[in-house]
Amino acid sequence: MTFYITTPIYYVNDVPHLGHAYTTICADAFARFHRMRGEATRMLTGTDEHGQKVEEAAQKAGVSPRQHVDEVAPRFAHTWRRLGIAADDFIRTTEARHGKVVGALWRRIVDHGDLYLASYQGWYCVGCEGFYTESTLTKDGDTWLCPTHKRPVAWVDKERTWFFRMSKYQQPLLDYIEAHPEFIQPEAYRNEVLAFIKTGLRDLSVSRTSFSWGIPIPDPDPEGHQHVMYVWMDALTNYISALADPDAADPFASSLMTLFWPHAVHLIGKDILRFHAVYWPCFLLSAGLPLPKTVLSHGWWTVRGEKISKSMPATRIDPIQLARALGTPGGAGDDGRVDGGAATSSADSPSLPGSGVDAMRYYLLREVPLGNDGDFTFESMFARYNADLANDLGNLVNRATTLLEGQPARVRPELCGEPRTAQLSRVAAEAVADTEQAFTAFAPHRALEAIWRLVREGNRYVDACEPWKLKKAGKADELAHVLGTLHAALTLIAALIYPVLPHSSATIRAALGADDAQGVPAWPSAAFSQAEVAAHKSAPLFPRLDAAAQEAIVAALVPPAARAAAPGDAAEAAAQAAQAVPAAQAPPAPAAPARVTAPSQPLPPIEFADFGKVELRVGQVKAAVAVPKAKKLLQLSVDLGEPAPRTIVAGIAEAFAPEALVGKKVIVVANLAPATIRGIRSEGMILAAGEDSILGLSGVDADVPPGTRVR
Ligand code: ME8
Repeated sequence: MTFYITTPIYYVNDVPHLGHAYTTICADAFARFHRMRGEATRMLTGTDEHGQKVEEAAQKAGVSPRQHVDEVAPRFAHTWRRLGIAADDFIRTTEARHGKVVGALWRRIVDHGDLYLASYQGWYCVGCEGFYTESTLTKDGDTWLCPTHKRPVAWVDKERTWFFRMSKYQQPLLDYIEAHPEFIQPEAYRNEVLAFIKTGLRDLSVSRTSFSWGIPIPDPDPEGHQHVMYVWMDALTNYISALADPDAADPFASSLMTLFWPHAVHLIGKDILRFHAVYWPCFLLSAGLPLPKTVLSHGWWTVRGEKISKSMPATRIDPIQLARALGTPGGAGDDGRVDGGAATSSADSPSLPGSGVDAMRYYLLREVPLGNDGDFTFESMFARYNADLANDLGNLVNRATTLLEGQPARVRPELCGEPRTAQLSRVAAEAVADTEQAFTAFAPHRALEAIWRLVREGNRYVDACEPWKLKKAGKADELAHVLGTLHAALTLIAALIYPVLPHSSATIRAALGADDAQGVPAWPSAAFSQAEVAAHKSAPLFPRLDAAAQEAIVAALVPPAARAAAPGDAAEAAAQAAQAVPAAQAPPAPAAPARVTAPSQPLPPIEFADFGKVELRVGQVKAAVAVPKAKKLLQLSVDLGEPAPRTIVAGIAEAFAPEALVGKKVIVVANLAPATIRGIRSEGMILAAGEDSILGLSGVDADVPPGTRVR
């Protein structure tokens, strides 16, 4: 068998966040699973560096696009290296190898007669780099909004572009999808794509002349204009340009292409399904190339229901910081390095605690079935950590390796029929089969469930056999058998967890005396090994996170200004997570400290009449935009029940994304004398909580109409 898995190539308008990490970690886990089975395996990731979105990001940063991409692309490679992602290749679309293959693909499509010159007119979302018809947009007043980015789309007015005859491939693509149930997974996304295609495929504009940051179309058009390629046609080609031979007469006949392309699995987020499951196969059909085996779509990670993204600063979580915060110094005793691919796992990677990386990987892959959306909360992450990692796995490893140290251990076949051993080996056999099935079916959460059934059974085995009593009673043979069985079960577990918890797998295998603990373990057979074994006590794996540790993690990740809008308040999250574990296992939890900010000096008392001079009213935010060149300011349009909304400039930009405020009811000082701020006349003030930085906005706890007086 052969396996080729790809991640989307990430736009370099952004630095990596937890959403990007999720995709890359899933892909890495699948690649590790297939490597374990001895299959020819390849994992590809990289960066998408052309297009309007990246050009605009460079303009904003005040540098050339080239400078911008050269600065941001390495941050992705660096993040994946630090997280121990074992990719075999990292492709950048500004590389020459890619440009050449894109040119070759274009020529094939030209030769097939599938391109013609015409004028494009319509809506375009720079966020998606995608074209939209009005039926697929949402509307706010007179403004059309992108359904993914919730931002206004731009009108492209009669641009001369090359059109790709996508309509021609509507029926062939439908036929292909019907005949290949494995092509789009999970099933719900397949149905979504089928429904979309059945509404009718239109020809697609695949070049642009209104900007230049892209791959030039090989020749000027017959009217003499030079075009750059539509960024999605450029970007999607990365999946084959990383396999092709760019300098060969037929780049697509390379040995890597022949070996891996028919087995390609494109793992993507649901936001880019249309591009992968419709556009890309149509391009390939036109170019006479085989289609990838599977387009595998996952859902979105959200924070309080908002998609984690660049445009929502309060939702951003840096995966490196999260892994570092979750890792326990000296805990797993590793350096964040394990074997795997070549492009992103390198010996020079600066160390991150491997246990922290693994804890993050576990949470992301266990918490949400692939394909579904998931809401990131500190509560659920700490609950998973303490229950599954500390209580179940960490506890088993700790107990078993403590018992095993220096003791003879050997499975005795004559004792294997004994009920407790028989039960453990039955659960072990099921775990191996179920885990294999689940990883093959791209269901890592089910694989982890299956493995944890064995982990829990292992703990029950220790409880039931009470090896310490056997030792005391001098029952050496029985003790050796129980310890041998435990060693065998733990060896299986260490192998099974490797795709998701590679660092912990290495730590456990080292404690169990494996010869090559840092290497890729072979996929295990279900039978318990009967060899005589020597093990040593493992460094503690996944020590419990008590309320104080939890709060420290939250504090490390969430800047105070963002806490009001971030994934759970620090103290609240820590307190809730501490309560989320059964009382018997809970540490002697100190009451979670209440969150405090340094109090400012109290002011002298005022008369009621003074207070009465302040006119406070309920306002509803109708629109919000950033004030150019002012980091802290937002310009709001606020309805106070008056004939026209007021303009208010508020210093809250560091705490709130503008779109998060639209619709919010706030308290406004309505009779504050107007002031001109950055050239904008501000007609009031919004009440907010916080000293140096804003922690939250004032509001009302009932649905009162705008303009209502607050006293
Ligand atoms: O779309 N939850 O790049 P991109 C889960 N360059 N996954 C998320 C996520 C979230 N909140 N946010 C991002 C592009 N992702 C194109 C791709 S491929 C030929 C070109 C992940 O930087 C998810 O995999 O916007 C999503 O598809 C990808 O990042 C989008 O990354």
